[in-house]
Amino acid sequence: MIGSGYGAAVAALRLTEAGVPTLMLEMGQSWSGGASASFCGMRSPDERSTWFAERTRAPLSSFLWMDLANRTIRRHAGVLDRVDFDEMSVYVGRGVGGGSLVNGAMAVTPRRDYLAETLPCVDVPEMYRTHFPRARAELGVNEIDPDWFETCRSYAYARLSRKQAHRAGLATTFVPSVYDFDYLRREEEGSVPRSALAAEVIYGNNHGKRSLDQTYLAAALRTGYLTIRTLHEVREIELEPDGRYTLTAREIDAEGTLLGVRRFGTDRLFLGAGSLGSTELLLRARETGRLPGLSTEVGRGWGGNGNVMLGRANHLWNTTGRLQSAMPALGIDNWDDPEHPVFAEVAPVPVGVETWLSLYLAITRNPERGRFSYDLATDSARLCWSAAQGQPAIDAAKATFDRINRANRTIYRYDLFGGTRPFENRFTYHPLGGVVLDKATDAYGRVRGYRNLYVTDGALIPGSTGVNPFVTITALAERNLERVLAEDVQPARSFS
Ligand code: FAE
Repeated sequence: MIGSGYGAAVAALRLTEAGVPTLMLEMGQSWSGGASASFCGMRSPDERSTWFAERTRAPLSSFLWMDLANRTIRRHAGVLDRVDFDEMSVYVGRGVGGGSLVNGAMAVTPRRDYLAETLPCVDVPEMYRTHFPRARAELGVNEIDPDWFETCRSYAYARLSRKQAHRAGLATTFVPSVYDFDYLRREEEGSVPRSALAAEVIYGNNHGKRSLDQTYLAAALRTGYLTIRTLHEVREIELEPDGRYTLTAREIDAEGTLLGVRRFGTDRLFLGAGSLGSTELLLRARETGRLPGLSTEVGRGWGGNGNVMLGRANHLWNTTGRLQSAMPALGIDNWDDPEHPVFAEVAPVPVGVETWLSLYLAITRNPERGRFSYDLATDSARLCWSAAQGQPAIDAAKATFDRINRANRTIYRYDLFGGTRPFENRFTYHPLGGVVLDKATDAYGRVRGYRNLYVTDGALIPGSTGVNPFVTITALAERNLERVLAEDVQPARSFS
C-alpha cells in the first residue's frame, strides 16, 4: 500500500480486518507519537508546518498587501506541502493520515444527482444506502448543535455571512465535520486546551480533530496486521516475471537526509498516494517502460474541484469577531443555480484581531480538465493546466458573490491574493482525478492492463465532487474494497 490518506486508510482497514498482512509506505512522518507528536499553529508556524521549504507557504498570506502569515523556517518533513505546477499549485498533507492531518474537517456528502453525473458507473442508491453511512460512521462525522451555533462567540463570523447570504436570497446549510463540536464548545468555555480556537488547522490540530490516525488507521493497527513505515517515498513500481510487484522507495530522516534506498515486494499493490501521488507513480511507470501496458487514460481527467477563494469587506458595524473557530461550520448552497452552481464554505480568519473580513472557499462546477505528462528531465509529473481554464470557476463565484455584495452594499477585498485580484483560483485544496474510475481503471479501481494493481484514492474521481471531497473519496474506497475483497483477495497473502 502506498500512502496513508483516506483511500489508503479504508483499504488498510478492510484488508487487515480480512486477515491480510498489509505494509503501508508513507513519505511523511507519523504525528501521533514520538518526537514530532505536536503541531504548530498558524500564527507562529515553525519547521513542523511545511514540507521541506525555507519559508512557509500559507494559502492566505497577504493582508493589506503585506505578507503577515509566512515565516522563514528550517527545512524539515513538515505536515503541509504545496506542489507547484506552471499555473496551478496544489496543497496536500504529508504524514500518516495524509490530508486528514491538515484539512478543515468538513465532511460533506455530495448531491445524488451530481454523483450520478460524475461517476456514472457507480450504483448511486447503494452508495447512499451503504457506503456513505459506513464512511461517515468510521470517520466520526458529527453535526453542530444549532442552538449553540446561534449564541457562541466562535461562529459570529459565520452568522454574519449567513445573514448577508440570506439577504441576497441565498440558502445556507450547516456543514458536518470530523472536528468534535462538543470539544469545541468546551474550548470556548475554557475547560480544555484550545485547538480550533487557537488557529490550528492547516498545520495540524493538537486536539479535537478525528484525523485518520485516530479512526481508520487506528482500527487497522488494532488488528495486528498493519505495519506502517514512515518517511518512505515510493519512486518506482516494477512487475516481476512471477507477477509480483517490486517497489523502490527512498527512506529519509525528518531533516531530509537519505538513509537508503529500499526495495519491497508484494503480490498485490494498492495506490493511495492521492491524486498527484498515485498519478505520478503510474505515469512514471508507464513512461519509463516499467509498466508499459498502462492505459493512455492515466494522467487524464484532473480537476481542482473548481476551488476559488475570495474575501468581502464588511462595514465597520458588521464585525466578524476576534475569536473564530478554525473549523468551518456553515456553507452557502447555491448549487441549484442553473448557470453558475456554487457551494461556498464560510472560512475563518483566525488571526486574533477584528478584520472585518468575510472569507470564502467556493466550490464551483468547472468543466475544464487538466492532464499530466511525465517530464523525463525532472523525473516527475507535470500538470498541463492554464489560468484560462480557471475562468469558469471565477465566473461562477463572481455571480454568487456579486449578489451578496449588491444586497449588502459591500465590496470584494483586493488586498489578499497579490496585486488587486479579488479571486484566487491559482491553487486548490481538492486535487481530484488522474486515474479516473472506469477509464484508467475498471469500475472498482483495478488498474487496466495489470492484475492485482489498484488505485483507491482521489485520483479515481474525475476532477469534481461539487462539495469538499473526503467523504466521497472514503465512501468510494469502501465500495471498491468491498468488491475487491469479495472477488480478488485471499487472506494470508504476504509482503516481503
Ligand atoms: P491524501 O489524503 O492526499 O493522502 C495521500 C498520502 O500519500 C499522503 O499522506 C502523502 O504524503 C502520501 N504519498 C504521496 N506520494 C507518496 C509516495 N510516492 N510514497 C509514499 N507516500 C506518498 O489522498 N476535504 C474535505 O472533504 N473537507 C475539508 O474540510 C478539506 N479541507 C482541506 C484543507 C486543506 C488545507 C487541504 C490541503 C485539503 C483539504 N481537503 C478537504 C481535501 C482532502 O484532505 C483531500 O481531498 C484528501 O485528503 C484526499 O485523500 P486521498 O486519499 O486522495
